[in-house]
This record gives sequence, C-alpha cells and structure tokens, in this order.
Amino acid sequence: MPVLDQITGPRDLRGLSEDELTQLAAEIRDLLIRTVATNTGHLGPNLGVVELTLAIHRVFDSPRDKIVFDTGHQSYVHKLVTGRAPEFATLRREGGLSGYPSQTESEHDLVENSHASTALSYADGLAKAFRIRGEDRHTVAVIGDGALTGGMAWEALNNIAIQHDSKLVIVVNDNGRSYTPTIGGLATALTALRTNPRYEHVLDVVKRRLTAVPGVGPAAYDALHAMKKGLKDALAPQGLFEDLGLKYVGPVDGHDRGAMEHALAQAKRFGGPVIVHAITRKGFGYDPAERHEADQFHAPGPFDVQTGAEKPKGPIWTDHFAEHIVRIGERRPDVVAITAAMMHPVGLDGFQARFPDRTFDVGIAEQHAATSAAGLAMGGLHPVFAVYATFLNRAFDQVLMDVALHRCGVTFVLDRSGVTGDDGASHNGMWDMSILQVVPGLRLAAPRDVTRMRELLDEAVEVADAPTVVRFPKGPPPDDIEAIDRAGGCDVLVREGDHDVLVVAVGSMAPVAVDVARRLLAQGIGVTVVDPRWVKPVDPALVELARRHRRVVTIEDNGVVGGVGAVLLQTLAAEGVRTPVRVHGIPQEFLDHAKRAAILERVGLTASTIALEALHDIARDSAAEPAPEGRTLLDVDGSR
Ligand SMILES: Cc1ncc(C[n+]2csc(CCOP(=O)(O)OP(=O)(O)O)c2C)c(N)n1
Repeated sequence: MPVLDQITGPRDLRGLSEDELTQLAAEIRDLLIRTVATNTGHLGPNLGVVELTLAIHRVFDSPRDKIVFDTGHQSYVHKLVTGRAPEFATLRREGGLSGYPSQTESEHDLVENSHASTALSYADGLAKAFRIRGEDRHTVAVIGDGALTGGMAWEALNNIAIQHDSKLVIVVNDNGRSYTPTIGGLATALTALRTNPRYEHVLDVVKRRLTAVPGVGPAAYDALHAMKKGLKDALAPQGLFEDLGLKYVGPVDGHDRGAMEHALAQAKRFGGPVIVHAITRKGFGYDPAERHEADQFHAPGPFDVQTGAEKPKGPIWTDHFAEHIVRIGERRPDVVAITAAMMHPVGLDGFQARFPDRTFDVGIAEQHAATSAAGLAMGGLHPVFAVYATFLNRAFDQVLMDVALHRCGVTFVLDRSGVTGDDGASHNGMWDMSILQVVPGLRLAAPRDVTRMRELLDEAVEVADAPTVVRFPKGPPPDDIEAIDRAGGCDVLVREGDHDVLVVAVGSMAPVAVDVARRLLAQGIGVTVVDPRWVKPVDPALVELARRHRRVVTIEDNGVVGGVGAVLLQTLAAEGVRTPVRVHGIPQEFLDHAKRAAILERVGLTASTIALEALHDIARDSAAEPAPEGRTLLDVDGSR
C-alpha cells in the first residue's frame, strides 16, 4: 500500500520509519509530476519543498501551530499531507482543489492571497496575537529567496526582529531562483551564505543518489545526502540577518529531511524569532525540471511525463507583445524595459537578449519598479514596465504619486488582465481599469486584437508627459477585427440599421460585442459597435455617439465598479446625455478558480446573455408596444 494512502493528516507522518518517509517523498514527487503534467500548475517550486514540508509538519503541530506559505504556490505538498491527496487529481479544476492554500479547503490553510512577500507580515501578526492571547502556539512562515526581494518582507523582518518573544520561525527556502535566478544585492548575499567555505566543504562530500520512482521510469530522483556533517547546527546570527538581530540557523540542506527537522526543532525550542536558511533546488528530483533553463518548470503548461516535453501551444498575446517591444526598442534607443522577476512570463526575454543594458529585472518589487520607472523617465528615458495586471495593484500609490503627479512618461503593459481563471481570486486582473480611473492624466488603452495592440503600444510610448497603460488578457488573441470607420479616436466595428443600441466594446470583449450585434440585428434592432481603443480618458466622440442612440451597452472584463462603463455613465450624466446605459463587467467579488470561459459564462459576459438583456431593456423601454409578431426574446439565445 502506498505510504501516501495512510496519511490522513500531519500526525500520521510522525509514526513513519525513515524508509517510509523516503518512500513517501518519492510518491509525493510522482503524484506532483503526474498531476501537474495534465492539470498544469506550479511544479518546480513544489518538487523543491517536499522534504522541507514533511519536516515542518513533523516538528510543528498544524493546525494548532500556523504555517504560512509565502505566495502559496509551493503548498501542494502541504495539501497532500493534510488530507487532500485523494482529491489531488482535481487540482485547479473548477470545483476542485485550488492551486494555492484555501481556507474553505482545510483548517491547515490560512493565507490564500498568492501575491508574494506577505507571509512574514501575516506571521508577525499571528505571533503577536498568540502572545497577547496567552496561547502557546508557533507560527512558521515559509518564504522563497524570490519573495524575500519584495519590500514588504523587509518591513516585516524589521518588526519581527524586535519581538523577542514571538514564537516565530521563518524558513527561507533558498533555491537561488524566482522564475529565473533571483537578482540583486540580497541574492548575492544569500549566495555568499550558501557558498561559505564550511558549506562548500559539505557540498564536496555530497553523494548523489538516483532513485527510480514508481511509474516515472527513468526520471532521476536524486537526493543530496551526507549534508548533516559539517552543517552549522548552533543558533548563531549570520551575515545578512545579523544586523537585524535575528537568530539564524543554517544553511541547511533542505532536501535532507533529518537535518531540516533538527534545525526546525532547535528553532522551535528557542522561543523567539528564528530564521532557518534551507538550501533547496527548484524542480528537485525531476530531471526535465532541474535542467529547464528558463524557469525549472516553475509553472509549465501540459507536458509529457517521460520526456518533460511541453505540449506545443499557439502564440498568446504575450508573444506578440514580446515581438513588438523589440521593434520599438530598435527604433527608440530611449525605451527601456522593466520586469518584477517575471522576464519570460511577461515576454521581455527577447528584449533583454537584444538590449541587455536597457532591461531591468528588479525582483518581486512592483512598487520599486514603478517609482524607479519614474526616475528613469525623469532621467530622459521612456520605461516600459511589463507586469501582470493583478500585481500592478501593489504599486497603485507609486503610479499615482510618483509617476502621474510628476507627469512622467512611463508605459505600463498589463498582461493577464481580465479574468485569468485557473489561479483563482488573487490572479484575476479585474481591478486595473477601476483603480487606474482615478489617476489624473493617465491614459489607458485596451486593444481588441494584435494589430491594435501594436498600434496602441506605438502610441503609448510617444506619450512623454503622462503614464500610459496598455492592457491585454491571458491566452491567444482573437483574429483581427477591422474597423469600418472611425469616430474621434474610436474604431467603429459595426454600424447597421437605426440608432437603437450603441455597444461599447472594451478590448478583448470586442468579439463578444460583435456577436451581440449580430444577435440584435437578427431581431431587427439597429446596432453600432465601437471600440474606444483608449478607454481613459472618455473620448468626446463616444459621448456624442451615446447621445444619438436609444440605449448604450458597455462590455468589459473588469470589475463593474468604477470601470469603463461606470465612468462612461458618470460622464454621460455630467454631459446631460440621458441615454440609458447597461454596464456589463465582472461582479465585484472574489472569483473561485475555473477556466476563463467558464467564469465569463457564469458572470454573464457572453453574447447570448448580453443580447438577451438588451432585448429585455428595449422591451421595457417600449412597454406599451408588444414584441413584433413571431419573435420571442429567446430567439437571441444562440441555442435556438
Ligand atoms: C506581488 C507578486 N509579484 C509577482 C508574483 C509572481 N510570482 C509567483 S512565484 C514568483 C517567484 C517566487 O520565487 P520564490 O519566492 O523564490 O519561490 P520559488 O518559486 O523559487 O520557490 C513570482 C515572481 C507574485 N506572486 N506576486
């Protein structure tokens, strides 16, 4: 019987023999690989924390002791040993296990935000709360060297250091990488600790052991051994953390469960805040991941378990951005690029290869990225900061007060905007068009297709006295939709029949808008569809178009509160335009994980729902007039 089948909770780990624990680690790796190969998700980070997680659960008593995983993408092993192995096949599927910790899933889970560098702050608060309430509990925070580059982590350390009696253990999971190798002075300092002569000596005596894992055939599962000897096992402040006054244990081989348990037990006994510095390897035990240069299978798409070959996928929006930003860089020597530790995911690797001196990976530091961009602009350059839409939230004040107030020409490229789906509530890029609406002078573009993305990027980098934003969604772009006309700065995509309904198509919602038009036209309703291209500020031409129509329908993949539709409504009211407006967007709630299309369907961002609602509205408008003969509202639903 597989050992994993006997694990219903962390306590079951305590009674296992050394052999069983080794076997369990192999089974866990096998399951991780097989599941992520089909379901997608975070593989490299989880392969790297198998022993570390087992050790934490054997030394601490979850859920009484609290374990906080920074970012939470490395919590799969934790899920497997806290009773969720039987459901692991549902990982990231609608209604299944989340790819991050989830309070509704388990009493062992606490923090589910998935935005990096927060764990130490949560842990600081938890430890203070337990102390004040007189509860004898420990808090364990697991944080990667990547997440440790975020400013919040250091704000937390600064506070933790003076809480001398906080029962707080910080496990630094140091694999030297974020996606790509972690950069900066901190990374250099960690490397210094990792490679100090005593530790190097230990590495010399490391034996590599290859273990075949059931079912995975030749996949090499190597484990570092003989690391116990020579490791620092006394509590002693060390280098980097010394000045903060934090106790330090390590470096410890994070793949040596015994050594990890020893270090954690010491830290636990200490009774104050302690850092346990674990050295791990991302992708550990799965050759294709360990050898994967770009990101060691940080979050691969579907892949073949035997070979590690990723299933081919067509180009996504990011690839088109990646190409075009290089072209811009070629003609504009003043354009520089910034990423917050996501060079490949945001498509800046090509720019970096071409213009290494003009590309900056600042670490997981979106706030710094924005203000540093302001500085670059003040210094005469035009920075392009490419970032996932959800992570720009971090830098709101920096966009507002540092970039916009100083009228800096900085372009923010928001990838993965709108509903992203699989990664759940914290990854949907559904906030940007609301929070950025309040920024004076900022211009925001939402391209509907690749041609428009290129155009709008070109226009954005020409703006030298204000922030500009270009946002596009996850996944493959739709086919180009050519405009039939222009109205002010807006593209007219459809204009047929009377001026009954004006459909305002925001960015990626353009194909839906055109489909809505088709359905309304089939009902004899006249429709105009416009794509404003620049959705902020509101184009005066859009106001005039709205004035001339009987109804306005706006469609955006952003929260309905304060988004493009809401602001248009407000503008129309201010301009005395009385045309009723129906705003379609994402309800202002935290969305459970599911495929993007399933979520759009659920929240009503589909052509059939929107057309149906428009028809209801029109029917209500002319309540006295019966619906024309032979037609029912249901006819607009494509199912009939
Ligand atoms: C604020 C924020 N920015 C970016 C990300 C995207 N992201 C997810 S994991 C990761 C790298 C994390 O590196 P590390 O903490 O060292 O963990 P590892 O994956 O190496 O185990 C990044 C940049 C994020 N989750 N949060």
